[in-house]
This record gives sequence, structure tokens and C-alpha cells, in this order.
Amino acid sequence: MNRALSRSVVAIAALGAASFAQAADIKIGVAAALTGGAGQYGNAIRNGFQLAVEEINAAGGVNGDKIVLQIEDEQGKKEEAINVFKKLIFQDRVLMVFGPTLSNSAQAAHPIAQAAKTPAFGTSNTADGITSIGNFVFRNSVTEADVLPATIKKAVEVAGVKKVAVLYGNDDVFTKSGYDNFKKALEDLKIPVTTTETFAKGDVDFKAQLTKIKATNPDAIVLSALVAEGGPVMVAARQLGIEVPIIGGNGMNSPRVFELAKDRSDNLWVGSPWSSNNDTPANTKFIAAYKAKYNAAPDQFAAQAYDALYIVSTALKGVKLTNKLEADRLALRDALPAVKYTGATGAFQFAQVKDKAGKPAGYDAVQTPIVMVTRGNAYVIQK
Ligand code: ILE
Repeated sequence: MNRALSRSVVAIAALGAASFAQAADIKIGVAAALTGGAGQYGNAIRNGFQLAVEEINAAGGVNGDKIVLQIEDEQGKKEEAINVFKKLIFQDRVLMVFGPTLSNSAQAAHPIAQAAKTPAFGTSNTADGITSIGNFVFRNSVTEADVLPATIKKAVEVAGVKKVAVLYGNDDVFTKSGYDNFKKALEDLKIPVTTTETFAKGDVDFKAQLTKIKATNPDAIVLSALVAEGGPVMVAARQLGIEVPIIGGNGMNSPRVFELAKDRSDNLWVGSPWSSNNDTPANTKFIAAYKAKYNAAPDQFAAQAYDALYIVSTALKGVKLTNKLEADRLALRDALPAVKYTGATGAFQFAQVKDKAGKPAGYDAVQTPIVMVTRGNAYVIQK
């Protein structure tokens, strides 16, 4: 074959490859805590994503392109979240990254995505300040700042709470932020605090704090905890004969509470936009599909992950992907803020937040929380 001919053969082959590439895979990273103390959350999140990706691809994908999820275990540790983000962004060259599971990890890992101009999308991060990191950071999880005032207000109205004791984890970004927001909500409602006690990640004995709390005779305990510590706190409180309502943040909105606290899990108050009792068409469809696939009921973390992939696929439908990673990441970032979507968690849209210097930064969720109380190992909507 002479030179000119061989060149044109190469050109034709390249053309063939290009037309094949039109139905390309869209590679999306998921960093989730699949093992460790936050594993209950992370596994629900992974399930939500896997259900959504199957449904979206079965319905034709995104303009004919298939979404491929690359899921990595960040173990609920911030160092691992950093490693996983680096791997997904620089090595695997994903279009964007969902996760990580904990705010504590997001605060460490999202700056990497921001610096690499890669969209990072939290589906469970509820602490203050996560989306202030920059304009590539998104979340559809409603913040403690939005949910806790509603939860406290409802407990005050319905359960006649007049004074509370506060217990929180002081070594985690989310539990600390929950504490800050509880404190503010209590001040706004002029509810006095009888005592404020703390614990640390990995603690198993809460008797000292709860004994002090009991002595101050509060009408409720306000608890900012992840479930690994919060479940045992509930058991210990009830064992000490403290029967008052426990008002929790997002960490306590997990069926893991029922596994850990069993018959001592009643009278826990939480808020969330998602409830299994919400019988909208989108939620009914989600719950049925989840049960069919996993033979178990979904939770809020699964619902938010499920909706998040639909939010991204809605944005991607309006994006012309070029296979130039930098341009495609930017195009997705630019398309996301305008998405409006009604899914399992209800009507959703983004609102831009500011960074510490007051400049426009990332995007938070705008959704209305519902308040729920646990009864008989279920979260029941409190009207
Ligand atoms: N919302 C919390 C956080 O931001 C937990 C997420 C419960 C799994 O860390």
C-alpha cells in the first residue's frame, strides 16, 4: 500500500471511530461511604444511584448516550474522600463526582473538584458552608439550617417543649453545624437550654452526659449526632428513664436507628423533604421500584441519590457533549443551576449561595421539609 492510500485508510478508520463515539458512555463518579460507621448511609446512597442509572439507561440514556457510574468507597473518612476524588477526577477522568457521604469529608474533598473545575454534587451533605467552597459545588440535600428550625418549631407546638438539653458531637463538621443551627433556632424561639453536653466520634458510653441532662429535667433532648453514636444515645437515655422527645438532625433520619435502638427508638423527631408516607406519583414509583430491586424499603438517602442522578441527566439533556473533558465539565456546571425537577423528594430547584468573601459560589437545594416522629420503628409524618 502506498503512503497516500494508507493515510486515507487511517482517515476512514478514524471517521468510523468518530461515528461510533456518538453513542458514547458518560462516565460519572460516585464517592460513598460503603464501609465503616457511615456505611448505612453510603449503601443506601449507592442503591439510589444504581436504581436511577438503570432506569435512565433503559429509557434511552441521555440523548442516546449511556450513563456509567464509577462507584468508590471513601469509608466515611476525609483522607479517603480526598484520595477517591483525586482518583475519579484525574485518573478515571469522570465528568463529575457525586458525594462524598459525610459533610466532614465533603469539606475536605470538594476543594479538589473546585480546583479541577469538575462538578461535585453532594446528595447527603447538610452542614453549613459546603457549597460556599465554590461554583462547581452542588447539593440536593437540604441543610440543617433549613430543616432544624422547622423540626424544633413543630416539637414546641405539638409536644409542648419549653426547655431543652443539648447533646452533640463536637469533632465532626456535620454534628457541629447541627449544633450551631439548633442553638440559633432555640434562641430564635426563646427556648432555654438546661445544659449542653458533648461527645466524640466512636464514643459508646453516654451515661455521664445523660445523667447530667436528666438532672436538669428538660422537656426534650436536642441531639446532633450521626446514627452510629445517636442510636446508642437513644438506648442509653431510655435506659436512664429519660422518656422525653429526642429532637435530631439529618444523621438521625435513618432506619439504622431502628436496628440500633429497637424498642427504644420511639419519640424521635426529625425533618426531611422525603417521607415514605408521601404518596406522590414520583415517590410511589420510586418506592415500588426500589423494593422490587433490593427487597427492602428505601430511606431518605437513597431517595436523594436517586433524584440527584435524574437532576444531572436532566441537565445533560441540554448539553452538547464534545468529548473534551474540560469543556464538558464546564458545560454541565453551567447547565445544572437552571434544572427544575420533581422526583421522589418532591419539587426541587437550586439556589446559589455565597462564599466567605460574599462572592457567588455553589448551589444549595430549595425544598420544604416535613417533620416526622418515630413510632413503632417507622418515621410517621407529624401534621
Ligand atoms: N447529613 C449528614 C452530613 O452532612 C450525614 C450524611 C447524616 C450521611 O454529614
